[in-house]
Formats: sequence, structure tokens, C-alpha cells
Amino acid sequence: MSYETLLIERRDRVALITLNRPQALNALNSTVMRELGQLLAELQADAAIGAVVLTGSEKAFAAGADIKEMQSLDFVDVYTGNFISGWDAIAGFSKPFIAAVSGFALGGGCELAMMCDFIIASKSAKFGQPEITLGVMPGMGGSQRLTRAVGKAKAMDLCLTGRMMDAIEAESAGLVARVVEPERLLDEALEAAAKIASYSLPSVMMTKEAVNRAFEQTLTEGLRFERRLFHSLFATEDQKEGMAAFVEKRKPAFRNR
Ligand code: CO8
Repeated sequence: MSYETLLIERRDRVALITLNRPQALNALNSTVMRELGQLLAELQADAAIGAVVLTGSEKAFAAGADIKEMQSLDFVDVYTGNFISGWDAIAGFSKPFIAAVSGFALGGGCELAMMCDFIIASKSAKFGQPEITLGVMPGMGGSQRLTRAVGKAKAMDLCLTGRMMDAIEAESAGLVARVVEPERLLDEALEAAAKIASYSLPSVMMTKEAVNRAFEQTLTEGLRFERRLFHSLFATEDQKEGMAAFVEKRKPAFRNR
């Protein structure tokens, strides 16, 4: 299937999705939202895919929601249409999902990167929530996910001033997992994704689920949830295979069962 706003490439067990609206710095319009939702649903159901990398162009991961599409909407339009709620499906993708960010990741672009499991950034990356400069505010998780990632002081600074932070500041603040030279960005993300995709998919998905739970509940409940998932992995063939391979000093052959 081909898409108007996305490019898709499959490399063994990894899918690479490239946002492809270069004329608008990959601004996120309703077509991107619909197509990304469809594509992720397809990849979710595809047993051959173990991890996904999402990237943009060298100049922009995504410069935010499409301002030209939004500008004429009024309150009743956005409220009754539950504007942007379709992005929840993207945040709910349950296979490993890495953002490879170069250039601008602003507003909805920063929020989309934060929906991924972790962000690998090029040294050229710039993150920000500039909605305040447009008379609005973050609407797709910026006030919530950014605050959890970088803490109140920096989240307030970014959301209230609308300033951008570079990749080094984003890494030291905890928003970004790794910063690499621009020419290494895609290889670094694809190698990380390939490594993750080589592990047992049930254990990978449960790990993602458990880490995400840390943002939703108390430590006691989170620890209980983690322990139950850990117990359940002993029902998989891959647990037997992974541990036998260690003892027999060989590489495991996971079957994702
Ligand atoms: N929406 C629509 N078009 C855009 C956007 C955008 N967010 N960003 C850039 N473009 C377009 C420009 O209009 C321009 O088009 P044209 O050539 O037709 O005039 C083209 O992309 C190139 O942009 P610039 O000429 O401005 O490029 P510069 O290198 O001079 O500047 C910037 C780059 C600094 C990134 C600048 O384009 C900019 O400030 N963009 C807007 C950033 C912004 O405010 N983002 C937040 C948007 S609001 C938002 O995201 C709400 C989130 C909640 C909902 C989430 C739903 C997805």
C-alpha cells in the first residue's frame, strides 16, 4: 500500500517510516494522522515486524500540527470533532517504536516524538513547544509527557516561552536517549531497532508495557504489575530457549512464542 504523506521501507524485522511532507517541514495534518494510524495498525498485525523507526527529513522531524489546516477551525469544530484524538491510536502502538529526530521537532512534532518509546537525536535536532506563540497551548501531550520527561522547571520554561532546546540540552534534560552525529542518525536508530527486534517479541512488548506503567500508577502497583508480567514470561518457549542458550553458551533462536 502506498501513502501520500509517508514512506515505508522494511529492513528484515524493522520497519522504517519517513514523514514525507517536505514542502511543509512535515507539518502534521489530518492525512498524516490517518495514514500513520493505518500503517501502524498494519505493522502491529504483521508478525514479521519486531520494531519500528519513525523519522523525518534532515531539516525537520515535524514542525508541528499543520497551522494552515487548523487556523480556520473554531471551538465547536474542535470540541465536537474531538480534534487530534486520532493521535491516541499512535501513542497506543505496542511494538517498540523509536523516533530518529533531525532538525525541528516542534509542537505536535515534539509530542509525536514523545509518543515513541525513546528518541535518538541528531546533533542538529531542536525540540520545543511553541504553541504559546500561536495563542494556543500543547494539545497532544506536551504539557504532560514533556513534564514527565524533563521535570516541571524545564517543561514550564519551554511551554511558556516557546523557546527551542538543542539536542545536547534535550539529552541532559532526559528527553532524548542518545545524541549522534547527523550522518549516524538513521544507522544508530535502525541498529537499535534491529537489536530489539532480535529479542523475543513477548518479552519486548511486556517490557515496554511495564515501563509505560511507571507513568500511570504508584510504585507498589507498578512493582506488582511488573512482577506479574515477569511471571507470565515463564509461560513462553522463548524463556526456555533464552536461558538454555545462556547455559549452553550459544546464541538463542527466539521464535516469538
Ligand atoms: N504548519 C503548516 N506549515 C508549516 C508549519 C506548520 N506547523 N511549519 C512550517 N510550515 C511551512 C511554512 O509555512 C513554509 O511554507 P511556505 O513555503 O508555503 O511558506 C514551509 O513550511 C517552510 O517553513 P519556513 O519558511 O517557515 O522555514 P524556516 O526554516 O524559515 O522556519 C520553523 C522553520 C522555525 C520551523 C518555522 O517554519 C516555524 O516556526 N514553524 C511553525 C512551528 C510551530 O509553531 N509549531 C507548532 C504548531 S501548533 C501545534 O503543533 C499544536 C500541537 C497540538 C496538536 C497536535 C496535532 C498533530
